[in-house]
Amino acid sequence: MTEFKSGFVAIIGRPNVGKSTFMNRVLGQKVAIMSDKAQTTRNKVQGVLTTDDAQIIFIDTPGIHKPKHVLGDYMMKVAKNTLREVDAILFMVNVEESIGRGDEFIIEMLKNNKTPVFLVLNKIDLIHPDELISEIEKYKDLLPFAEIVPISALQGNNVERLVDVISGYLPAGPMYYPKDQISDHPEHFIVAELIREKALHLTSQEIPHAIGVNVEKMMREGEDKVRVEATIFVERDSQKGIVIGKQGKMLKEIGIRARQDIERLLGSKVYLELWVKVQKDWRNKPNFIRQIGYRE
Ligand code: GDP
Ligand code: MG
Ligand code: K
Repeated sequence: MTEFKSGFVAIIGRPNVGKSTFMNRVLGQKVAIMSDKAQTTRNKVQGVLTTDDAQIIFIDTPGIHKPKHVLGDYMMKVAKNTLREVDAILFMVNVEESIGRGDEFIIEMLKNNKTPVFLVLNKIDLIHPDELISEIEKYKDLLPFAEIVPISALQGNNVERLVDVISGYLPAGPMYYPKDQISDHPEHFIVAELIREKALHLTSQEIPHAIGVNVEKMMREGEDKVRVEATIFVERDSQKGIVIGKQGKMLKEIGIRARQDIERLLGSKVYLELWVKVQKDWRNKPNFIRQIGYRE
């Protein structure tokens, strides 16, 4: 048995080099999107990949690939600190384009950084294999790269190898997030609270505190969409009827309002699926209360 490895990996690169495509390719449906409310200043965990022997947590470093924007000192500090604290950095470039200002900016930032940097030459499907050697030549001395890995995120070429290479650099560590889900992540709880708030607001006269919300799933769907599946628990059948409303009108309204807030929270489009279930007397069941994330 090899030891389980885990670690945090930052992905940086100019816009359109293929970062999202890579993430989607690697994480597929398993992706657990997590992002913080204050997106402009805090780090954003993009997704968690769990294999049999490793867990890689990919992090976006906001701001670092946008040198044209006004970068406050704080933003730069956050970005720089992130790059120091992660276990590895993926610096992705488009192999078909020449090195630009954005790349130079990133290279400058990575100088004096002790974290291993992998140069990912993406979009190799767009060039002739012979060109690859000269592309590698262009980059190889710009930084002491731990590895240079050519891939096609779009077609999948060499992506698995890149994951293996990254895993090889990770330290032994725990599984930070559950294999398939991230149910313990506070963001699940915030999303649940947003849904609960709308439900309470819209049904306030009828069912003040019998509502509990559990977010079962949050996963990436397609390019930039997050699918959220949640259950609204009530204590009695009559309450279930109220929450659903005539022809589902109430539930629909709760969904519309909650979705707007969740989209703002996550910074991406959200597909929200809501169920209503009766859980008799749930407020007196500590296990259930814990299960849906409330803490005494
Ligand atoms: P990001 O801004 O770095 O996240 O870039 P995206 O992942 O959004 O990709 C930008 C564009 O490049 C999209 O049209 C992708 O389909 C395309 N793209 C990404 N990876 C590849 C690749 O390996 N080969 C080709 N030909 N196109 C790619
Ligand atoms: Mg993108
Ligand atoms: K991105």
